[in-house]
Amino acid sequence: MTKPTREHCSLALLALLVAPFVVLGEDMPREPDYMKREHSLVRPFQGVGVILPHWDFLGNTMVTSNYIRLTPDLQSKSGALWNYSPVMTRNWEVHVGFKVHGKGTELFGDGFAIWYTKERMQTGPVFGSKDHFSGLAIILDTYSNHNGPHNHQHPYLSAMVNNGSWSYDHDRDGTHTQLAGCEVRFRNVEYETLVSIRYENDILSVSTDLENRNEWKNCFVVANVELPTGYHFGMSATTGDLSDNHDIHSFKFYDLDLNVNHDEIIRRSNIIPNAKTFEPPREHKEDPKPGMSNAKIFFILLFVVVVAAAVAIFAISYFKDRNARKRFY
Ligand SMILES: *[C@@H]1O[C@H](CO)[C@@H](O)[C@H](O)[C@H]1NC(C)=O
Ligand SMILES: [Ca+2]
Repeated sequence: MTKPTREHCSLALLALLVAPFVVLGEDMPREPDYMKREHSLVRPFQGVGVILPHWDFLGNTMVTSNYIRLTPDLQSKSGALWNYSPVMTRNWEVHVGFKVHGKGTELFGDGFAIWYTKERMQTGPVFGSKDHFSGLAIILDTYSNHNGPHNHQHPYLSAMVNNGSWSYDHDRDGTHTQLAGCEVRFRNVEYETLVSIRYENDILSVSTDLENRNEWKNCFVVANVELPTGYHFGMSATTGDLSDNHDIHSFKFYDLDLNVNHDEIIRRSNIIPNAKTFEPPREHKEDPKPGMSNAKIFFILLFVVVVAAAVAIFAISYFKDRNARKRFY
């Protein structure tokens, strides 16, 4: 009889460790493997034949074979990229590869947005696109417009669902209308950074891969988000006084519909974008006036001390006088 060797033992241990995963593997979430080319952008972007067959671009957008530059690192530029075909898929996931980089170390901006909206190819003030949009915006904001304390750092990723009624509030970096958000550090890195947007059974999940680790890190998950079918994907960016290169490296659309019938797809095209956690925006209030400067406080204190001293001196001499007079009688 052979005694179990070390190898036998470690093999047995390995089998024990692996077994549960092999069994669980059946129920594990399906990797998105069905990419639809008509909603995707894959390299090379420029070559023989048509440039970007399924997409339109406008403004300062520049197409090279390796990336699509929405804005260069120059002031007051704006660009956008829009998919032609409406999305007739109820559940989907998109992976966007991007790179935001520039000369600025302290000051840079403004950021870019990924859209799933009714409108397409319309320029405007929200990262180069139309305000009062209908649909979903995923905003990757690199510049904090908010003077004064923010409850988060920039760059900041946030989501906004709009039914056309609300305006994106730049002064508040959208914090009054956002659904959810998270801090993200994606600027000026050597490698490509990615964001994943998954919309399945009215659950919106956004994750990022910003550390070149090839794994997704959760940013947020929000349930009860209603988005119609038939909207369009787009991306847009702007620069103002501050600038950056906003480059798109890839856009991959995965169809997650398993048992969705045609009637549901059509019915879903008539709904109005809505989110349960969506609250009417808070009133835009001015910030409280900045606190008094130290110099001001010093002079006020000095004034109080001088007045108090004057009162004290007056009181002392007054009572001295009275006592002196009293003694007189
Ligand atoms: C948009 O949403 C707001 C808040 O829920 C609602 O008051 C308004 O009627 C909606 N507008 C449309 C066009 O559905
Ligand atoms: Ca901003």
